Formats: sequence, C-alpha cells, structure tokens
Amino acid sequence: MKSEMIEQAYQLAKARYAEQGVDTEKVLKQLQDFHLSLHCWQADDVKGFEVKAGAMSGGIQSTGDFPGAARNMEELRADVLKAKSLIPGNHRLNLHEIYGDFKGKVVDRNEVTVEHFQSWIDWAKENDTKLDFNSSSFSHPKSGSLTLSNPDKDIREFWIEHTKRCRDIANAMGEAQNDPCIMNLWVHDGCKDQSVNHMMYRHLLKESLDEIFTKKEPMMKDCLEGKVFGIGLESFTVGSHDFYTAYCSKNNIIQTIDTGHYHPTESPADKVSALLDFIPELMLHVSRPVRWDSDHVTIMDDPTQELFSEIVRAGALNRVHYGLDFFDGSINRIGAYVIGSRAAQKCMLRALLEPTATISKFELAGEGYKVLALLEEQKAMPWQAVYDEFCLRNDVPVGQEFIADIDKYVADVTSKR
Ligand code: RNT
Ligand code: ZN
Repeated sequence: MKSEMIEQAYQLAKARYAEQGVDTEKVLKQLQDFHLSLHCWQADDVKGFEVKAGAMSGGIQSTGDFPGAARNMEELRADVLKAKSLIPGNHRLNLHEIYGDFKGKVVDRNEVTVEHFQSWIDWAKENDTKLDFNSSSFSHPKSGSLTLSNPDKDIREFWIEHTKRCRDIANAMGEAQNDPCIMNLWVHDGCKDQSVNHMMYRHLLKESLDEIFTKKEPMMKDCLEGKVFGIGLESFTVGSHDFYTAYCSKNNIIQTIDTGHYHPTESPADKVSALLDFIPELMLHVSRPVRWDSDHVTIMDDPTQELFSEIVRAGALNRVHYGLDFFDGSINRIGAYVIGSRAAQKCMLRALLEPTATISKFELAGEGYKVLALLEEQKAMPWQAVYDEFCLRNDVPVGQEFIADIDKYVADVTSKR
C-alpha cells in the first residue's frame, strides 16, 4: 500500500473522530505505550529446552504439527525477533521456566537459578525487550495431577522450592531491566474424577502459597491464574477462579484473567470492574477458546473487544499487564504471533477511540437510545485507517503485507529446519 494513500485515509479518519471529540494523535501515543507480553511458548508448542523434557502434561495441549517449529533456543529467539519485527510498537517477552539456558545439563525444577536465565537477560537487553516469567509445574515426572496442593509433603515441597526459585529469577530479571518482571503462577492441580477432599487440597494450596510469598521480592510482581478444568482433570480444579479471587483480594496480589478459563457464556470482560476495587492490578492471558480452552490464536472477536473496552472504560490502562496465551501448532507459528498480537492491539485501539465520556453523559442523563446509537456507530468508524497509520509510523508492514515477509522467512529459514 502506498504511504500517501494511508496518510490520506488517516487524515479523513482523524477528522471523523475529531467530530466525536476523539483526538487520534493522543490515541496513537497511548497505543505506542501499550506493551503486550509475547508468550515464548507459541514458537515451539510449549516444549521448552529441558534436557530430559517430560511429555506435555498438566491438562494443556497444543495440537498440530505444522513444519518449522523452533527446535532450540537460537531458533526460538530468531523467530520471536522476526515476529516482533512485524508487530508495531515494542513488546515484552514472557518466558516459562522450562525455557532456561541449561547448556546441555539436566537441571531439575528445584535446582534452577538465575544463571540459567543470564543469557536471556543479556539477549533481552541487546534487543530492547523486557522479560516476564512463569514457574512451570506441567510436563514433569512429579507433575501428576497435584503439585502445590499435593498431600505428599515431599512433592509439595519440591514445587514450593521450584516456585520460590522462580520468584528469585523473576526478581533478578526485574532488577536487570529496571522494571518489575511479572511472574505468573498457574498450577494445573485438580482431579479427573469425583473427590471428597476438595477442602483439603485448597487448604494445602493456600498454605503453599503463603509460604512461597513470605519472601519480599521488590522487582517482580506475582500473579495467580485460575481455571475451570484441564484435560484429564475435568472434575475439579484446586486453583479455581473463586479461590484465587479470594486469595488475591485478601493478600493484595495480582489476579490473572485467561480468556479461555471460564464457562462458555461467562464474560471475562465483566471481571475487570468486579475485581479492580479489591486487587492491585490485573494480568491478562489473551487467548481464544473454541468449544474448550483450546488456546486458538487471538482474533478481533467480541469477547476480546469487550475485555479491552472494559479496561479503558474503567480507567485501568495502567493497572493491567497484557500477556498473550495461545499456542496453535497447526499453522505457521510466526504468523500466529503476528495475527494474535495485532488483533489484541486493534481491540485496544478501538477501545481507546471510543468517545466514552460523551456516551457516559447520555447514559447518566437517561438518554438510553443515544448510548446505543453511539456504541453502534463505533463499529463502523474508520479505526483501521488509524491502525494503518500506526504501522506506517512504526515502520512495519501495513495490513496484509506482513504475509510476504513471513513467506520469505519460511523460504529462507524455517523450511530448512
Ligand atoms: C493453562 C494456562 C497457562 C498456560 C501457560 C503455558 O491453561 O492458561 O497460562 O497456558 O502457562
Ligand atoms: Zn493462561
């Protein structure tokens, strides 16, 4: 697309938004300041780099065997940089513990230290990327169906030790980048079938968390992610949404909202305003559930749009961390990163372009039809022209032009793997 065309379309869009009292230049600045946290695990179907890696477990699954997945750290880093070069703005990278630089050695989860992440810290600095982190309780011989809530003290302590070490690593990352590292804690703990010990498991999880959080780590932020069920853990999840809502609100901890972790008609967006008066901040795992927590690539669907709109309407832009969490092994994985990240950005852009103050005035004046009218108008406003301008200013391909870049990368790089 010619840049004059993009510029002309943007000027028209700018004028139309100005009629609604919306300043697109201000919005473009806000969008520049909107940083996603790209999840490293889309690049290799959540395999990681452990030397004696266990088969994938913990109730999650990546399906598909599209060729060209990253097979090692060098390939993963190259793929992430390629994806980042096609996404406007600057974005963080979210690492799982199993992606450490173990240098060919067997390092068990209760032995990991910051030295296994030093090369990531250096890489991040060189590439102007901030890091976030996750403890990893799945795909390990001691994962079973219970980790931090396991009645077996030895297994429980193994995972407590792992999680404590992960917090130390996250804190070191935060220090190195002079910006807190967001560490997500998700454990798959649950039961496949009927159980009469729900209270006991939840109590054990609470006790484990209390112990894990005793150490103050000033340069990292903890967040807790619940869910409804996992594959092979269908009947009961210890760390449910309610459990963590209670725990986070009592202990002033960030809660993670994964958009795939609720009942099909339950709205993740509605949780933003329900939670933010009780917990300090929110972490998101932006994903797309198709019939189950399938972790399809994020697109501009209604649930994602509503989620970002609710954040903006709540005035909570700076109280949310924007992690992505999809892993589709059935399509080009770099394409998946670019589509999912751009879709999340476009939803945020549309949320920022809403004339919320005007609509709110009508609502409070009892002018209901005007509220509906303006919300309907937003759907066809020329936000795409603003997004194209954003891409142009960030010197990344506009519109579908990124496809040619990915095709070239396939020809030059991933097809040779
Ligand atoms: C699983 C959770 C969790 C994982 C990642 C890999 O249902 O969503 O966030 O997807 O930690
Ligand atoms: Zn998640």
